[in-house]
Amino acid sequence: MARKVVAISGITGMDGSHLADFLLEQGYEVVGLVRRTSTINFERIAHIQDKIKIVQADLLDEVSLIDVLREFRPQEVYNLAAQSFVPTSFKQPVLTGEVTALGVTRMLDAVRIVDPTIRFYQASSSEMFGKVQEVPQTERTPFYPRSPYGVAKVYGHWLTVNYRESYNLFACSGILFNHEGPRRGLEFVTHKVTHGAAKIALGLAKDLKMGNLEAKRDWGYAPDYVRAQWMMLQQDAPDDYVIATGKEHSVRELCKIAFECVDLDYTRYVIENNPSDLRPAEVDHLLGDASKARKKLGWEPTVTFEQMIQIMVEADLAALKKTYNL
Ligand code: NAP
Ligand code: F7E
Repeated sequence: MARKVVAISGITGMDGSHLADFLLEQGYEVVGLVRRTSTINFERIAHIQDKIKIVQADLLDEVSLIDVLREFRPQEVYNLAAQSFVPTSFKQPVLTGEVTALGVTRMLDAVRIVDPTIRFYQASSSEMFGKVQEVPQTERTPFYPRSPYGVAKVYGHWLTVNYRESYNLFACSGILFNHEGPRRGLEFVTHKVTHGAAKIALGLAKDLKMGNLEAKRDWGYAPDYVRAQWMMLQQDAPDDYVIATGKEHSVRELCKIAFECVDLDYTRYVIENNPSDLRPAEVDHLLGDASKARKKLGWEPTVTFEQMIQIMVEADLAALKKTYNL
């Protein structure tokens, strides 16, 4: 039987690379959409580069998306590409809207035009809950986004629902809470802290400037979360699912645990409320209820917050030692 073909936008990102790993293991032929850049940034997919097909396409350019779907005829499309960093969305709100909101329209239209039987996954976010209207948050909790990024994701979510209802597409929106791992971008708080702690432990830095340490998140492990994305597209009917651990931690706890991994006391190194790391509007706390995913998909997280931080600190120590020949 012919291998199933899957197209992933955002394959150079954290989730895209983990999803590609997972789908290769499942026997899929993986087509990765990358935007043109003057220097290539394939670090996260270097280990699988000879096993996947990489093609140029940009979420800002609908024809490029249509062309890729026409050429490779995937059965599943995962739309993971986005301008995904919340602070950048305040500095570049229009770009964020173009990519993170309208990009979803371009991708959904490409699916609708080329082959409406394609199963479609949209990377929605807990940032849509923003100023939370209930605790914990479920698929039925009203949205109250607190950043241009969150607003753009609300648009993408409702467009996915709308195309499912209007054109009968198999379109799913995964409302994923924060998820992390060693491949996380260095500007996101977990990786900033584990990398900072590792640098201080190795004598490569003296302190770590941070923003609001009181913010709380429901943090999970990225490889667990991409498995949930795939599970959503294997069901009999399309639907939306919250994916979360159901446990909340503060950025302060994150600092404490990460610095303890290298036998240091974070209070001696972490500088809090650094003005440039504070946001115009903050999401104070997020806590997800993934009961629906547990029940209908049979999904469970496998790695605890503490284990994940340990994995990230160890990966950072190893990478820094290699870079600096230590
Ligand atoms: P990420 O590491 O920031 O990756 C984003 C990807 O999007 C990169 O591959 C990037 O390409 C690509 N991209 C950006 N603009 C593009 C454009 N105009 N055309 C084509 N590709 C473009 O994000 P992530 O953490 O893996 O997250 C994956 C998705 O899930 C995103 O949509 C994010 O908003 C969403 N999400 C993430 C989380 C989380 O906690 N990680 C939670 C909920 C939802 P370059 O490499 O060229 O920059
Ligand atoms: O911040 C606080 C910050 O940037 C988490 C994206 O993947 O998850 C991510 O969005 C919290 C915030 O992630 C620093 O104020 C304190 O309250 O790691 P983050 P995020 O904004 O939650 C969601 C689900 C997505 O969808 C997004 O794409 O940590 N914080 N001090 C800090 N954050 C950063 N980045 N840097 C600090 O120094």
